[in-house]
Amino acid sequence: MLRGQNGLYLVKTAEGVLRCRAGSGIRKDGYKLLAGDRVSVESHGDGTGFIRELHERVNCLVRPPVANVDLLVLVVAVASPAPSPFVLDELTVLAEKQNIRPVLALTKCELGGAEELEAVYRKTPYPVFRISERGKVGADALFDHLRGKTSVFCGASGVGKSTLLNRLFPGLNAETGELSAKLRRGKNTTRTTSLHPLGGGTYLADTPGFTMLDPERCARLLPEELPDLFPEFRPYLGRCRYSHCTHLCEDGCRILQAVSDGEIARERQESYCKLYRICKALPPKKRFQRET
Ligand SMILES: Nc1nc2c(ncn2[C@@H]2O[C@H](COP(=O)(O)OP(=O)(O)O)[C@@H](O)[C@H]2O)c(=O)[nH]1
Ligand SMILES: [Mg+2]
Ligand SMILES: [Zn+2]
Repeated sequence: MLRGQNGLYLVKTAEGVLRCRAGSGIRKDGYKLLAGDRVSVESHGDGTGFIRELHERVNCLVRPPVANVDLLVLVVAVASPAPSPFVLDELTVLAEKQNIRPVLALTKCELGGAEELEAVYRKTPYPVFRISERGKVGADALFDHLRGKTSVFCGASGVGKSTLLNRLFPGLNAETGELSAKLRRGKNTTRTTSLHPLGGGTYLADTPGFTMLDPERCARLLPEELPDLFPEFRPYLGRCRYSHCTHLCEDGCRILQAVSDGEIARERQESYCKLYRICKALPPKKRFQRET
């Protein structure tokens, strides 16, 4: 499903994009149909159809509302605006939690300073792409990485998301207009999240304002589940002196040892500590209420 609005859904099928209605009961995990949902459609043969079934979701994001996402492209400028490493790590953790692979796109690299950020993330499994001069350099490699995947882009205002997307997908604005027209809505009405089919099984979630994720973010996570959401910690987990090691400051902590040895980036471990304290500070009851 590419886009839905007011009970009308655009579904990409072998016979083209169909305008569909759906049964009133169709929802999964408490959510109604989301862009990115896989559905079974009964075609009426005239460009319209009926959604009979909604398939299991691999994952789903609430903000932006989109399902079955493969990659979260974190767009970060090396300068202007200055990067916020903690927010970045918070986003990688949220992506990990949903089984979405984070990808870093460092923009404005011609301004200098990319090495520092790259050095941190080279010690993670996350691919890092250096983009300079408004995408003139580096965008092709990123494009190759996105091929055949469904991606969500996010990043602070001013980092160069629009510039990068225009460079990567020059037809995107036309595509946006086409989907809007199919739902008989002007470009300027309330926007909903669309999934843009860009050929070859590549999809891009176009999210209104790119206001990635909700303000509570990681506060919903249990502190105990955090270590596993830092993939570079995983080889060391279970090898600390104390079985209930929090990896914050304990003697004999294998994670802290790996930081000293330069195997895990200190900055990432610091983000871990900060997140741990945030998650710990929220009483379980509150956490439950926030989830509902
Ligand atoms: N120096 C430099 N400026 C860039 C680059 N990419 C984008 N910009 C500029 O950064 C500003 C914000 O870009 P924009 O794409 O609107 O950012 P968005 O808010 O993330 O969508 C604009 O003035 C762009 O021209 C880059 O690679 N290098
Ligand atoms: Mg923009
Ligand atoms: Zn430990």
